[in-house]
Amino acid sequence: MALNQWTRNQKLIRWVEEQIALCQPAKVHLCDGSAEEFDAIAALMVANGSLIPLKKRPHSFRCHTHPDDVARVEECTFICTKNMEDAGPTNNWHDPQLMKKKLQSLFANCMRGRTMYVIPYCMGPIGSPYARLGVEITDSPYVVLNMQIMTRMGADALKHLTGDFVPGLHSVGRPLNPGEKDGPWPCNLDHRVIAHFPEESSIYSFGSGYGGNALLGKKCFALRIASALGQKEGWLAEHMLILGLTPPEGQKIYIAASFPSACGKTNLAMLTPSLPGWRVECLGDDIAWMHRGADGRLYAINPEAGFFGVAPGTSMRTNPNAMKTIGHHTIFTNVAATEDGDVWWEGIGFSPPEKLISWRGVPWNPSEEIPAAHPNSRFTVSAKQCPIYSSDMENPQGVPISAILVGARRHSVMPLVAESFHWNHGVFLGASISSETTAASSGQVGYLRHDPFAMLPFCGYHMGDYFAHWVEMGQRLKHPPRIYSVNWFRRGVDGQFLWPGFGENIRVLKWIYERVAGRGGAVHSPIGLMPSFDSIDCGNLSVPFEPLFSVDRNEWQKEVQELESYFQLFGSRFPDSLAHELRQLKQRICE
Ligand code: OXD
Ligand code: MN
Repeated sequence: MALNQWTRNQKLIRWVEEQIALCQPAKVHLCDGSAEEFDAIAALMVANGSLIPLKKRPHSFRCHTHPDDVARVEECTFICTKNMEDAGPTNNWHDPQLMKKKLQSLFANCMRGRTMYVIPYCMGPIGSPYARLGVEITDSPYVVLNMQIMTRMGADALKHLTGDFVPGLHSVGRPLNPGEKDGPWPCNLDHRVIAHFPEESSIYSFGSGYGGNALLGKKCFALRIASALGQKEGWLAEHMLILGLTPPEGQKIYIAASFPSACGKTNLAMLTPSLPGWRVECLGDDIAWMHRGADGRLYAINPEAGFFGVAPGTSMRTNPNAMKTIGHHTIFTNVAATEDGDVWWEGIGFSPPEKLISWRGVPWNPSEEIPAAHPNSRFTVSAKQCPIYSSDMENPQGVPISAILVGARRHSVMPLVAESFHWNHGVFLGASISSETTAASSGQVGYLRHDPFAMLPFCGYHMGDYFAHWVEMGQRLKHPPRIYSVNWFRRGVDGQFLWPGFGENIRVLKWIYERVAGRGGAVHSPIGLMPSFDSIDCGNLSVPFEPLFSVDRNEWQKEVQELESYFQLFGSRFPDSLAHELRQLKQRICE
């Protein structure tokens, strides 16, 4: 189909024509998002060996990436603002003009011999006043399939694409010479660049095929570009799950929760409560866009339509709803495979069969002690397949948020849960988050780094301005949600986790529910309000209350010192109100 039959949007036509001229693809495929299109692209990939159908799961596939292209690459991710200051000290900055020059040369002829796919998509329910449109151009068929699951992609989105949109250009960066056969997983590791231009809301990603770098609707648009748009326009784009919580008797509330990558957002979003009568519904596991509603409450939509979840550790014990979600119509990336056509990963809840293909596509040898599945291996699946999917996810107005959780992975210091004294103190809790790193990003795993609101890799502007924006949002809300810090990962002196987590996390949600309802008991501590011994329903769980909630003054003095030096990074853009919260904390700790 010709471009001008596909759309009348002149800006879109011009932009696509320019990218064709630049990238010189052999073919152009204008995506319609249909099931037939999915099947045809999947069939092409199966034929060239890059996708392998799974006999045991209907309409599901597995694939492997290049062994060095398995996670987000923060060192290759750039925020390009005219003024270096505006990207802030936590982002890699690049001069936009120089970056554009570099990109022009990287993308020139980069799709030679390949098909260019043009993907119109919508982040958020189509027609919602809060949804935004984007178009991704890519030469990766894997990206097309994943975008079809992760976003509202294709003809419906195109119908709404009459005006502005966020353009995103992606290439694996490996042109094919005439007669040259494609490699098993094309990428261009030495020239990876993921560049964001928040001042013109555009994205360029070169050289990587990994989801977080290549599915441009997700981290690039829905977090980095959207957070910058939100700052300008008065809303928030956050690295947060959204869930609905209904008690045995009583009204449903909605909760948003941020945790760094691979720290249990999907598990919490799909929680199976251990307490009878409680119900959790899932509205999203990774991203929330939050606006002030006309009633002065904070409303959230999930801009995504699917889950790009971490596979290892997912089992019938830890997340039965995820296991049921991925029984069919799922793409698995970098998991291990069984001989009989199924998948396997560490922590799946049963031993590996005798013969296994590792995520590298070769027979796995357990004695080598290398994981069979990559620690950041993923499943891509539609949210609608989740047994506790909530149709509230399609509500164009979003859902009112009663509580926000800011979580971290900390083996010590941070208690299981603490409620902020007020909004600004809650923002301070979010700004103070540090967490142990995981395999979701390339680099060392398990070291503690500051990760405010789990947004360190995703904030598209100066983090100091981001804190100020949160403070201002609170001022504009008549009924701001309560804010809680949570930590499921504290360990005892024996190195064991103190809290069982997963389905038992409902006990913490129950306390939060009761606090929001104005009933739950709490005691004052220097760092926030904590459950009193009898106000958190531990039933017959044998958990040690004291070590879960203790606030060690020595540890906290060090924490305060660390925060004092970290917050200096943000200079004059660090809000006075948060500096005040830090001074107050210091006083309370030293009292
Ligand atoms: C993700 C991530 O993929 O945070 O969601 O890395
Ligand atoms: Mn994430």
